[in-house]
Amino acid sequence: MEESALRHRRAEEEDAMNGIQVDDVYRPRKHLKGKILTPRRIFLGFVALISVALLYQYELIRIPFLSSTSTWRPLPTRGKSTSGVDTEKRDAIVAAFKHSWSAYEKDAMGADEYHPITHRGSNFSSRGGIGYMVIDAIDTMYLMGLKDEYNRARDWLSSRHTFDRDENFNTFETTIRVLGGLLSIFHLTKDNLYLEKATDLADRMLPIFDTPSGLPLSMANLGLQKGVDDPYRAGLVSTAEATTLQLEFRYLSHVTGNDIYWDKVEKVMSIIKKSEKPWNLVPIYMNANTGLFLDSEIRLGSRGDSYYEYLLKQYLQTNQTEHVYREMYDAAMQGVHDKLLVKGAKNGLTLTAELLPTHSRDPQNKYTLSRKQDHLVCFLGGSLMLGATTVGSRNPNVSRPPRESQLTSTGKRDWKTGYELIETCVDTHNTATGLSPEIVYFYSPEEVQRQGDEVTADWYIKGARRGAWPVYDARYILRPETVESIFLAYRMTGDMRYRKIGWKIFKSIEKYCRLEEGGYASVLNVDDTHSQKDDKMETFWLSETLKYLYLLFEDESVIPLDEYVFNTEAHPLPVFTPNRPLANF
Ligand code: DMJ
Repeated sequence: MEESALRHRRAEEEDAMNGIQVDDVYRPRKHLKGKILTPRRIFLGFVALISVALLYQYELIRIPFLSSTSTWRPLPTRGKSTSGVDTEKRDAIVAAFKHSWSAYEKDAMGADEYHPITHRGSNFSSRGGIGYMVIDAIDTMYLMGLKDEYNRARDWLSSRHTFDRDENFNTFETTIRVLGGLLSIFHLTKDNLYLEKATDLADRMLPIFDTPSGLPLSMANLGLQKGVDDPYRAGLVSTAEATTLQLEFRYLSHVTGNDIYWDKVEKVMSIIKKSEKPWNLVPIYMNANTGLFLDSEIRLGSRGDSYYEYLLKQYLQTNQTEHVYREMYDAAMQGVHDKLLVKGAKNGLTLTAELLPTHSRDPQNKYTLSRKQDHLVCFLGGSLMLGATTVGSRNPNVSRPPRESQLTSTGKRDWKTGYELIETCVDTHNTATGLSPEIVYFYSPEEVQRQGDEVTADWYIKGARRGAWPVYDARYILRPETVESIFLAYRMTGDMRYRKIGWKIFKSIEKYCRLEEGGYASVLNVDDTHSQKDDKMETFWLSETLKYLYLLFEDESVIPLDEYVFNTEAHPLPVFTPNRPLANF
């Protein structure tokens, strides 16, 4: 028998064994020949259609005539892409740190605060300080490789420092500057001195959480180890202050194995989650007894800012495992986009406005919009871009800068908004000194119409008058928020332009804030090149502003963004996977 006939016979035999008649196999095909719509084909078509719709919905494919390109404008690459260290500029930042630190060390070593014009230190307590300046600065000097300065700071901490002060210290500031500083340097050095001090401090602070609601009191008496109410606002807690303790207390639990610190701060987050929040945004005051929000401003400036920052960072800190924070962050950023983002009436800059409560009972008319933006809000641009490449990314490996296909639709939205907000903050440096003011107001469309050509910019410093004593809003107090965002944007884009902007800001600080005899001081009026200075060098100048500037010019391998979260005072803490049940509230 021919081979093909043999094969055919074998097939027939196999079919017969399986109970299939040759005719059974072929008849239906003959029967349906020429018919296009079979039930099977309809079903397969339906499945294909659903699959395409889902792929489109989740933006895994693009359909040219349906996809809108107008929502995604990749970052305009104005500067050349670059990476690696810029040694000359990095070392200039180190020199600025040394100029600041040596003056403080000579005049006021160990004092909480430093007044560089009068060459003196001061403490938050008449009974002595708790090392705010030394602890806030120590991880920066360690990262900068300033060995001698670091060794002297460590010696001071091991021999002269104590938290046993019968005095009230601000809960939030003590946590972000002192507890955060100690935990960061502990992580970097693995030196137990710092962990012992961090644990001692946190144990002294724990009674702040003994309130009917579990929200922390705003002060802690470290010597007496008790929580203390704010004497000026009894029972009031500011929202950002209660919700910006979490990175620090959680990391302390992680390294000590003692859950108590974590439990206390997680409870705070569960209270916030349960409370009613207008558009998932938070009013800036809460009641420590009831755990409820009070009728108060909604803003991303003072008393609101780091609540939003820590939503994202809590999610990142625990290796993107605690989805409750991701959901809260997503919802809050939707609220920011829906209610707070506004365009400048003259030049179209994007700003983050504030909502002021009225007496109206109607939730929709409860707030009026104020076109005010604190310098503090300038953290938001970088934070949104960081959120876009993590919460808003489709997979863990996002390129530098991200490609459109790597981001979700909210990721693209946040990336674009983040970019625009940084542009706005950079624009507020268009002052006589090149320094940005503490607070700016943006013209409303009506004001622009009324004042016509007199208005040339989107924003102004309220109440500022030539020749008059400068208003509070006009000062620059060595704040870090714009350079913080610039550092983050540079790390995520590699765009050289961010290094240029950072350098320009640094040059302005050098020109107008640097004191020849040592240290740096705040400037009272950013619009006056002969402005008076204020006799204060804030601790965040050393912990934040100079650290972010240093890292902007340092190699990207130093404190990589996927391995660290910066606490709100720029103390890097490591990302870790928690060895306890995930947040579930
Ligand atoms: C810092 O102490 C922290 O960044 C805090 O979150 C608010 N801002 C100051 C510096 O401006």
